[in-house]
Amino acid sequence: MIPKILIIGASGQIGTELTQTLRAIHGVNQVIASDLNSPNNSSSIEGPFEILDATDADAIINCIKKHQVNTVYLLAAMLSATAEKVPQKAWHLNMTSLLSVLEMAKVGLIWKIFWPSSIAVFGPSSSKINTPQSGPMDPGTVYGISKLAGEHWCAYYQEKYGVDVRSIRYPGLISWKAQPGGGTTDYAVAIFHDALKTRVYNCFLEANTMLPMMHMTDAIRATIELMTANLDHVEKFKAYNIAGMSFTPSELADAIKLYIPEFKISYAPDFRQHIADSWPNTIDDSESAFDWNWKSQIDLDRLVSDMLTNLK
Ligand code: NAD
Ligand code: AKB
Repeated sequence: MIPKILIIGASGQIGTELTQTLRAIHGVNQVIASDLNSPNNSSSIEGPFEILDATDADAIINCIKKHQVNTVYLLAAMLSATAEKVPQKAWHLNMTSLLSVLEMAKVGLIWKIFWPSSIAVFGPSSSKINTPQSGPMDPGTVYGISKLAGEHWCAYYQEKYGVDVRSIRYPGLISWKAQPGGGTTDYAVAIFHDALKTRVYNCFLEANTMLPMMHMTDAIRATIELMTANLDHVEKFKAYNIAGMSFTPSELADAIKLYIPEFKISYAPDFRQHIADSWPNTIDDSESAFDWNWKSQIDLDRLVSDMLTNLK
């Protein structure tokens, strides 16, 4: 079946680039972008766009019927740092939207869903190094709890009702086309803007806080590869670990200094330090490699040169 796609949360960091890429693949009119907020990137505006509230199931159903959508990418969510400030609101958005879309697939209104999870599902009892696909998970943020619960709901709907739902545990994503939306890994985007603008950056994490990260181009490719992969050989639902690179703020600053020697970083850790300390340092993505041939392509050097070139 030819996919007719609805992206919910299309104006955000991932949605901006996913909309453009899916439109380039399938054609502009095959991809309906939607969000509470209008897109701020001109190339995302070129094509159908609906103002849509992800917590309003009736509005989503009307939009799906109006555009004869069969595939939904549900990106609307509140990310880790913002969610800690309004936990009930975050839980409502992150869970209501997912459960609504899973129900729509259960009754046959749509046939495929992409819903992103996060490295935030891991917690202090998870291995820090090469964190495996399965193992102890005790998320300490409302965001992480919502992602882990969401993974369980996806597994439930797939097993009980045969819903085709696919998921990736993205690491921190780094992009120049759109700003990140309130996460703990956002420093790794802000640092590039400040390095170019003022040559100084005051980081909200400590110098040696290592986190898993990825260039947005790799993340979008992973998403599309997973959505088009034949997973018949995979027995159970998995929200897949994927790894790109891991670095600390100090290592990222050193990599930027190779291009901007006068760049200086200082450190003023805030509440996000506690969140970062509970997340993995590095990720084991061997099950993604095995199940659907995943392999990242962009390393730290390429990421830094790409960010600085494009943001200039
Ligand atoms: P973002 O905050 O940049 O974008 C989210 C979009 O959702 C925004 O455009 C916002 O306007 C929209 N939105 C918020 N509430 C809405 C509502 N009620 N109805 C409709 N739209 C609404 O987030 P993102 O970085 O693009 O993340 C997308 C998904 O990927 C989220 O599920 C997030 O948890 C996940 N993820 C992102 C990262 C990352 O580093 N960016 C890492 C792991 C997982
Ligand atoms: C965040 O920091 O909240 C996100 C994520 C890793 O899920 N970037």
